[in-house]
Amino acid sequence: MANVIPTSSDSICAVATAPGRGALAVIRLSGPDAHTIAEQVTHRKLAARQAILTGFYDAGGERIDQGIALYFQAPASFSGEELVEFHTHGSPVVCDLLLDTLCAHGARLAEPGEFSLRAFMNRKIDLAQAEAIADLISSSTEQCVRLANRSLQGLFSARVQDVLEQLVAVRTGIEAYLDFPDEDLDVQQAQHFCEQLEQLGADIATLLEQAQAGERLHAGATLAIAGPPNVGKSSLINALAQSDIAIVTAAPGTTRDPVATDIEIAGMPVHVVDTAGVRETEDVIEREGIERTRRTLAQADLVVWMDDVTQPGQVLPKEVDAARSIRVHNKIDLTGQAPEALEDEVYLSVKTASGLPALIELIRARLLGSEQASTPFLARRRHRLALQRTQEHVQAAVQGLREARGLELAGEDLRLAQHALGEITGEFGSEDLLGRIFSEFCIGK
Ligand SMILES: Nc1nc2c(ncn2[C@@H]2O[C@H](COP(=O)(O)OP(=O)(O)OP(=O)(O)O)[C@@H](O)[C@H]2O)c(=O)[nH]1
Ligand SMILES: [Mg+2]
Repeated sequence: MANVIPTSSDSICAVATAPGRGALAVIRLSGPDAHTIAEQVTHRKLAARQAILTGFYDAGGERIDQGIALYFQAPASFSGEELVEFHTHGSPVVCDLLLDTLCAHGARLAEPGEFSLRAFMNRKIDLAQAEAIADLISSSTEQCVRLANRSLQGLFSARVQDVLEQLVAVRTGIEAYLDFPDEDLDVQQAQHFCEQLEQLGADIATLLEQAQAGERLHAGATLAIAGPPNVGKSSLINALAQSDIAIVTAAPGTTRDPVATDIEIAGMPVHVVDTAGVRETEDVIEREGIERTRRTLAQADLVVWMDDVTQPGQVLPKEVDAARSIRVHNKIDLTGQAPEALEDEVYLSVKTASGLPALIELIRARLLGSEQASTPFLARRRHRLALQRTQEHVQAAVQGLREARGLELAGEDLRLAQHALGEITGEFGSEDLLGRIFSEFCIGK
């Protein structure tokens, strides 16, 4: 465990509810003096886990508000410390007065994420779970909420732990040989280590695929709709958004500025951008619009390149990366063709909506991966990078063993792999990393 920050000696307080007026607000106080301070503020004896209706009094003894005080005795609290919640009326002024009073009794205002940081330091949650709390709060879709909950319950951490145990088992086997340098590693034993590591590599690959999809769901994706003028790009964004956000006309060159909207596809937040049709033009405004299209194309996670089936022979321009694009052939209602979905292209009609579900499914599959990798948890870029590094070190160990480069090297590769994996749950990590992660949290969390 990263014991970079000493166990807290001070008590911290913050408003845990959203700023502004409301029916109620919750103020949290955590730290060694929380119970004592709370009894001074309430003028009452507080028993653990008993909600009491009480007055809250300032340092001069004057009543600020009446509400509920709830004491959680350490270590059975969110932070693992003595912790008291004050449920007040939802007035920002009451909250400020109560915070002033808590500070007058020796507490200090909490930094963003400091309650969660303390929970992490006291091993109530690991780092991936702490991140899941922030992700749960910032979730923009129902699916994200569900998946953040799974990470928070420790599902992702448990998978990481499984892989870690396998890794440690092989490492221990190799270290045992290293402790007895006289014992030569026979071919059979080396083969056995390789097989164990290959199995481990396969498990990491699965976890990585799931983490990638989890990351996509968390961070969302940008989808650009592009193509020649008048093919139906703006009609498509309107259909996806189920709202008339872009102007549609029969005149080519209608869209100039990119038009964007946020939609949800299979629980994933997708930022869709409709762009100006790409063609050679002397029109200065349209040219600028096309330049913006090019910039949007460069930044998009996926491009829907659209053309019109009544004008065959269209090719994907070279600035569009085929690996990052889906080709859509629109207006099949004009030719009487049936909708069709191929691996990377769809024949459809935005006008009649036939073939549209197939396109949405293809977008989902391209952004989230195959059905098998259906996402069991929410993840972050940091997790993916750590898993990738783990994978690289394990592969290096296998290769070293195959090429008989010596057990020491394989042992070292596996030590690095374990370190990379441990960063996910926070078993290894720097003060910097913790600072970065927890500073993104809300105040009071
Ligand atoms: N028949 C038919 N017409 C369509 C279909 N989709 C769009 N259109 C028509 O095609 C014309 C152009 O549609 P837009 O959505 O404005 O096309 P665009 O690609 O955004 O055009 P620009 O912004 O000018 O590049 C409009 O008259 C639409 O009604 C379709 O599936 N079938
Ligand atoms: Mg348009």
